[in-house]
Amino acid sequence: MKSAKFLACASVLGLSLAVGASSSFAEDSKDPIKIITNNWTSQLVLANVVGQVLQSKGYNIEYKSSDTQLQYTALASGDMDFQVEGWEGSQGESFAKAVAAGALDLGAHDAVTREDWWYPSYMNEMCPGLPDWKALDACAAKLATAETGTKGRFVGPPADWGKHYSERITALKMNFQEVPVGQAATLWAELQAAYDRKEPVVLFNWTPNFIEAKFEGQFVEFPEYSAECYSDPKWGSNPDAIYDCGAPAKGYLKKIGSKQLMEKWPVAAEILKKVNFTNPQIAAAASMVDVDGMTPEDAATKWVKENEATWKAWVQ
Ligand code: TMO
Repeated sequence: MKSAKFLACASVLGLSLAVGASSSFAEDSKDPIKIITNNWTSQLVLANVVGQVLQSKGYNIEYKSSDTQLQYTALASGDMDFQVEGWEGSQGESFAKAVAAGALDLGAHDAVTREDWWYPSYMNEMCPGLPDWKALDACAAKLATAETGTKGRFVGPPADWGKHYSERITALKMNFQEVPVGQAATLWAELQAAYDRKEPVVLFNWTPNFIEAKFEGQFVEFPEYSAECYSDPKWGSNPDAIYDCGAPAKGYLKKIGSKQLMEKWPVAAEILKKVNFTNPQIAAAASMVDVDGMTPEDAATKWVKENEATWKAWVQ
């Protein structure tokens, strides 16, 4: 019905159909849709993919850089409109709070995700019993640095990617200390330096990511995540502490929208619900920037050009 109306209108005005194909949908607002960008590469590429696809349909887009936790407050209040990569491990708690406050859960990607402590496979010989966390703890002395004294060093994520790793160390009474980095590039520099010399290192990593194509390694296996572990001290090996467990090993990756998304841009909201990326697509997106050295914008343009069938299915 929509297209019939448009055709009638277009013929009256003598417009060409090509104009119709690139104009946005009449019932949607002309205000810019504010798409959030964060500080890791797959997110930057995929945020730009979604932005470029919507722009090709005539929408106005603004990119807004945000802290990974504070973005959820902005989504709930309507200051920002869309996040393409909501990871359960680092953001599950903030995500749930935002949805309770009125932000929109726009559904999960096919991708299954994990974010946790990770080490290169050559350490399996140095620390027998890995990937079990107790074997890692027994191996703490091998991971000690000037900065951590007798404790093993865990190279932790920037502060906004979840903040429970130090609490986990305390809750599990581990002989470790978290040393957080300021940005992702430092994680990879630490990994590369250790890898080249086959020295032990344990750092924050996630999947899907470009790392799996470039380095051989594994996640440390902590006590299996459960929601109660994060809320009930009695759960787990430490009866007085929460966070005595790992992050979800099969976490979701969800899209989230602002309160006003559905009212202001009803057609765009339907498109965003259909946006769906797989593990290999996300790893490849990161790789275009981290391995091939492209800018996220150029990587997104390339992706849109090469994956027409995928995004055309979203906008139909
Ligand atoms: C939020 N991240 C995927 C970087 O762990």
